[in-house]
Amino acid sequence: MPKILKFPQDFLWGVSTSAYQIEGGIENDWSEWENARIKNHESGIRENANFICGIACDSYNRYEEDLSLVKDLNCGAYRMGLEWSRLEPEPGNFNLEEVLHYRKVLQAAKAKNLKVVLTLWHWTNPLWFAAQGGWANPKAVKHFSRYVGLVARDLGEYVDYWVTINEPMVHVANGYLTAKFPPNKKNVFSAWRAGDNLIKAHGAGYKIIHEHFKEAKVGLTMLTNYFEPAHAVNPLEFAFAKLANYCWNDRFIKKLHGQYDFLGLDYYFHDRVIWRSPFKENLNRQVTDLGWEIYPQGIYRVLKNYAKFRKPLFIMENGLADAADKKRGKFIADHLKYAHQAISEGVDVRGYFYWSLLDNFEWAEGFAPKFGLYAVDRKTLARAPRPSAKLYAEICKNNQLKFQPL
Ligand code: IFM
Repeated sequence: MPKILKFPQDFLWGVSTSAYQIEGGIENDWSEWENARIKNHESGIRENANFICGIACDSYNRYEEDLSLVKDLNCGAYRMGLEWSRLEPEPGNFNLEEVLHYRKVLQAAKAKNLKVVLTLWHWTNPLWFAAQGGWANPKAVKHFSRYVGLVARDLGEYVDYWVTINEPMVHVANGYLTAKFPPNKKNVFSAWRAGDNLIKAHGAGYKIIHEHFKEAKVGLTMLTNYFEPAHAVNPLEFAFAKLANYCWNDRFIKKLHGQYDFLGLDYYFHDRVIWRSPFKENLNRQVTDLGWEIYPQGIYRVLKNYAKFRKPLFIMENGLADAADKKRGKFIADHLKYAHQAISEGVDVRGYFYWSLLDNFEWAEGFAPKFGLYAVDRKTLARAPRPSAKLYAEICKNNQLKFQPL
């Protein structure tokens, strides 16, 4: 007998994207870095086309088609982003044509009866902002606030849920500690300043949006990680896991002092913490094309952890790179089973968004990883549903997960 797990009424089913990864034709700190990587013959970066975002998926022009794909998945919501560098190419000078462009996109989403989750900042910065020191610059919060003010005034009427900032800890860690992402620094002090400014920027954005729309739902997304002591009896591993959970998952949220109406969790990772270097030893029984461990139980853990913040939770991203689409259907179903378990234990989870609608530009990894429910042909940019798109569409349509218990 198949088992059926019903999700709460009004549960929001959706897909997530970000502006830079799909729109194409953007010049910002990331595009500048991509060019520098090629120019400097960075090792492993051989095939230029794979590591230059360039036209991406051309969603800037193909947004109507993309929105139709969201509808084909029976999703009620779409998480999309704005590209700050388009809207404010020079400090304080807004590009009205781009404002109008985004109005058209948002109106098209509304015409399709989609709830809009709008991300304001998803790791990319205008060149002038980066040149002034990016998020480590003391003026960063002032600059970001000006941009949020414009968006709230000119585009805010179409937004159902606001994500001020996407995965701030990833930007701080990869941008300022490991130098994997722009601005490619290894400087603890800059990392500290950037983190602090991102906290303040969220707070400022939260206030500005609420000044325009009293009832606005404003939150942010965190890349949540389940840190598990490898041996529950080892006090050192237990302490390390607790510390990692505090630093990576909780600290940022605690610093916001309740200034959020919901929290978005992006879940991809689990770390089995060990007491000795390299402090992590995952079993990796199942992995994605990127070698990331598949660990669906972790989504239950991160949801239970964030329940303590006593605000509605959304799974704003969950997905995998799986070009052959052999694992995606089971991946989604398994994660949903564990999310359902959290819900049945009283955790206030309001929605699930698969990452991502399309194969897109996976940052430093380029176009090779295929996260999409829809494959994108890199030559023609034609979109084609993978078999898992059909499975996800069934789940969204019926607001339930049907599966065969083992
Ligand atoms: O592609 C990214 C996205 O931009 C942010 N969250 C994680 C995804 C997969 O790495």
